[in-house]
Amino acid sequence: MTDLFAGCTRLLDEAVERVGTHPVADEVREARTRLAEPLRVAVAGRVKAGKSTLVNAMVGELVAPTDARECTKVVTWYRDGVTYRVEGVEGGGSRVPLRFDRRDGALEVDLNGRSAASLQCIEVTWPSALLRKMVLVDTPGIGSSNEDVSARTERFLERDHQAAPADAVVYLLRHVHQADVGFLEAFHDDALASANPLNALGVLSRADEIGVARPDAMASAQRIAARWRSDRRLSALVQNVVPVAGLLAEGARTLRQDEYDDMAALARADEALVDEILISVDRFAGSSAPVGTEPELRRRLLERYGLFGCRQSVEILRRGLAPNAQALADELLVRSGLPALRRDLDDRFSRRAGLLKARQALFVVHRAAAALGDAELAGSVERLLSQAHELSEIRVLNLIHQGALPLADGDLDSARVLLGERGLDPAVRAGLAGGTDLVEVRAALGEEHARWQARAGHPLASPEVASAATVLVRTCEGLIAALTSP
Ligand SMILES: Nc1nc2c(ncn2[C@@H]2O[C@H](COP(=O)(O)OP(=O)(O)OP(=O)(O)O)[C@@H](O)[C@H]2O)c(=O)[nH]1
Ligand SMILES: [Mg+2]
Repeated sequence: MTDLFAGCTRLLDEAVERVGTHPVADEVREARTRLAEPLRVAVAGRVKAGKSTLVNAMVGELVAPTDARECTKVVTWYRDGVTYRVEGVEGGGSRVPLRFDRRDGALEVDLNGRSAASLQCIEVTWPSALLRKMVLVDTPGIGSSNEDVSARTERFLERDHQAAPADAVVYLLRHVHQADVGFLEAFHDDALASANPLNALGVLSRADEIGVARPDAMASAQRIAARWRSDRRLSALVQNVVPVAGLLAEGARTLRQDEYDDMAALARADEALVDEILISVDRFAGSSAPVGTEPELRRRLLERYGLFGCRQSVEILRRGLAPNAQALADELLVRSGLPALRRDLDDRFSRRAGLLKARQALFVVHRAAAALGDAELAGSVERLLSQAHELSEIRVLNLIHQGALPLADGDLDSARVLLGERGLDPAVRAGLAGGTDLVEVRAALGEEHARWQARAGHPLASPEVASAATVLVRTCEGLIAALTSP
């Protein structure tokens, strides 16, 4: 819990008292409630980028529909809860329970004749360990041929007249597209947080399709992601880009014994014959060669794992790396890239949840104070904004991303790392590998401290540089103090 978060919670309590029955009261009360809830992470991207598949992979169950039915056009919230429940929120805000069923493990929601357009959103309550940590929001594709669907997602993510419903966004990209960049820029365009990658993470999605499902597809995807990470346009918008083969991850997390048996039968069959049909989707799905599984079953495997997943499974099984279904699932999961994304989400979002949530709440109080004409409340927001060191750090990061700090490249790199761009582990922020010995970390932070003190005190430093350097000095002091305290 950060100072900012505690200060913000107190401020929200005060704001709730002060708004009384003013029309902004509901918004302020909601913002207060939200501070106590898990971080809200939206999964966004263009049509068919693999958003719903990734949601399923993260939750570890087939909760999000991935076909073209009406449900995929509605913003859908996934929250943890003690029981399974699905509700539709209608235009006016009223809630209606929706019937649902599970077919082959997949959640099917019955809109009971309602159109997607008549619903603001769907709320799914699902007991899940991941959802206890974060609320996930699956959004309809941006840039869909259906303007309404696109607009619904853009309305959801962009701040319009309210606080953004999501605290952070995982943005799926298949190819860098001008529309992606434009969208991300709009998402960041607000007074409290202008263009910073603090709350957005990029995923190079459907990574297995790069290099047409060849065994080295993920390595190629890694290289492309690395290029994107260093692309100035993108790195100003997202913190990191991680390649993920979502379909493989989804399959791995929901792998069934019968699927393991089918893959194992393929791995035992004549190697030359199986390799021959694994060349293409058409051959794999259609061949009548004796390969231990019927075409019907192979088509099902293709749907669930893609050609890449089938090839990987056969290879893993042939090498004897998966004596049972769980072992195969574990091996496939690692190869999907999902564990790396989960680590990134924990490191960049979960650990910063207090800060990310506080920013949203301050935004609401800031607006409420203006609506009420309450100068005292506005003053409290300003004070918190100016005193909270975490927010000063974000301001420095923004300046760096805007190219507004005239510093040498080495200094800029060190500042970005210190400010947590590579992760929030103190060792990583000191420019070292995670898990480095504390004595070494402290020494490295001491050097950074000296570097920024020198910049802050340099007689020729511009006011922006001096002020940024002062923030970084404080950052080093905070990190060193945290290492020293028990
Ligand atoms: N090969 C492969 N296919 C994928 C992957 N992720 C998703 N797909 C397929 O791509 C199609 C679209 O996936 P969804 O998860 O529904 O994509 P979405 O972004 O939610 O789509 P909309 O909500 O309609 O915009 C489905 O047929 C998925 O099976 C992946 O990682 N690899
Ligand atoms: Mg979808």
